[in-house]
This record gives sequence, C-alpha cells and structure tokens, in this order.
Amino acid sequence: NGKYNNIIFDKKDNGVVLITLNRPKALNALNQELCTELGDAITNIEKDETVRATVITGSEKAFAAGADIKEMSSMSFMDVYKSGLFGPLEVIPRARKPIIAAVNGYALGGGCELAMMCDFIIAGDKAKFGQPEIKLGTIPGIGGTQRLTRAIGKARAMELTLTGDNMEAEEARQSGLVSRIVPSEQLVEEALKTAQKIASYSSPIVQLAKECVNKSFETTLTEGLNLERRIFQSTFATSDQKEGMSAFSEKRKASFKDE
Ligand code: CO8
Repeated sequence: NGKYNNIIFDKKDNGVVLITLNRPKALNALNQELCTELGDAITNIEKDETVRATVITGSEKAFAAGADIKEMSSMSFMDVYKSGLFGPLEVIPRARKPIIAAVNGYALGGGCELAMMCDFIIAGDKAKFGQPEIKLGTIPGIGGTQRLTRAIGKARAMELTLTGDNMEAEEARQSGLVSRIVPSEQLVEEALKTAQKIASYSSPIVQLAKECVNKSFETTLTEGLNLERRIFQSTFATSDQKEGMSAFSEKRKASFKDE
C-alpha cells in the first residue's frame, strides 16, 4: 500500500481487492490526491490478471461526504476546467472488471456519484445518499444528475437534486439505487463475500456480462438484444463455457481458467 496516502489498497489472496477511502478527519472528502490515487489503483487492477473483482468502501460514518469543499472553494472556472477535476475517477465507469461500492454512512455529492460509478451498491442500514451541491451554490458534476435519474427515476432524482435532501438506505433500496441493505457492521464482509463469488467465475465472461448490462443504458432495446445474443454466442468459443457446462453435467464444481 506504501504509495497511497488517502486510500488503503488491500489485495486479498482470492482475486479480490478491497479499497478503503481513508481520510477519516474529512469524512473521506474526495480531494484531488485521493481521486488520483483511486484512479491509479483501478488502472493497476485492470492490468493485474490476478485481480477479478474490487470493493470500494469508506468508514462506518462516511463512504464519502462529497468532493473536498475546502480544496474547491477558491477555484476559478479555469482552475476547475484545466485541472480536469475528478477526471481520474473516469477509469471507474470504464473499467472492465467489476467494482462494488460498499456504502456505510454518508454518500453525498461526489461520494454518491462515486458510488454510482461502481457496478452496484451494497449499503449499510444507516447509509444516507444525497446530492447536496445545490446548498453550496453548485450542481453535481461527476454524474449525479444523470446516474441518479437513471437509477431512481426523474421525479425523486429531481426533488433530491433541487432540495439537497438526503435519502435513507431503505428508500435507496426500494427505489433501485442500491442492490441490497445489510447491517452496517456486516457490510464490508458481505461485500467481500459477493466480490469473492463473482471472482470465482470466469473473469472474461464476467466482464462480457457486465458489458451487456451496461449497454442497456446506452442503446436501443433491439441493438442491446443483438449485442447480447452475439456475445452469448461468442461465449461458446471459450473453454470456460465448455468447462462450466461439463462441470454441471458431471455434478462437480467448475474450474474456470479465464480461457
Ligand atoms: N469537503 C471537505 N471537508 C468536509 C466535507 C467535504 N465535502 N464534508 C465534511 N468535511 C469535514 C468537515 O469540514 C469537518 O472538518 P473539521 O473537523 O476540520 O471542521 C469534518 O469533515 C467532519 O465533518 P462535520 O463536523 O461536518 O460532521 P457532521 O457529522 O457534523 O456532518 C455531514 C456530516 C452532514 C456529512 C457534513 O459534514 C456535510 O454536510 N458535509 C458536506 C456535504 C456536501 O455538501 N457534499 C457535497 C460536496 S460538493 C460535491 O461533491 C461536488 C462534486 C462534483 C464536482 C465536479 C467538478 C467537476
């Protein structure tokens, strides 16, 4: 972990990496250094064939309370524009390997947006989500208006964005923002278990499945169905599909080789 100051990078021996945002005094506010480190970590994970799934978490009190307001407050338009503020986080939605957000406590502003960049969110029962930028005289800038609206629908996304109010974990689950809720003290363990399950499958096939689900946000139903069918067919050219189906017939556990 030596090279990171704002995150803890914990590579387990089962193909899973746990990244913990680690600026406790600032409730994990996303400063530029943290974003650069997180981007670097995900870039390395993408290149590392021994990593198959990642969990990003924060602390029990806060996943992340937003972009670092103190760092941003005196910036000019040119500062924000030229620095490409938060650009390093763009590797997260572009990643091919799965990334799970494990959210305890506050996921506000950029924190909510970071969680939504991940493939899915598992939340602790006391998690709170919101886009409070309006209270600061600005608006969400790393996907909040787009991803929250796609996740929970226009009416509630609009209300949350315009009021800056928070949404509790239970509502986040009911509205589809999070996949499920677990007791907060079990959150990280549960997220790691889920990541480990995903990591036990063929990594390239997992990546293809993820690509297809994500495509549903970018294309028409007909095109999405065509892509899915073609990718489904292409899995039959892999040894992992042969292994998975043989293992079922032979009533044994499949041993995937990522081939
Ligand atoms: N930035 C910097 N510092 C923060 C932040 C933040 N977002 N949030 C909390 N902190 C700091 C506090 O200043 C405080 O520091 P100190 O002890 O030095 O005063 C410490 O963390 C603890 O916070 P609180 O004392 O406020 O803790 P509370 O439990 O009383 O309150 C809250 C917790 C409700 C989460 C409160 O801290 C809060 O409202 N935080 C700000 C939430 C917010 O407005 N987030 C949105 C930020 S803007 C944003 O994310 C825009 C992203 C898009 C940018 C795109 C650019 C291209």
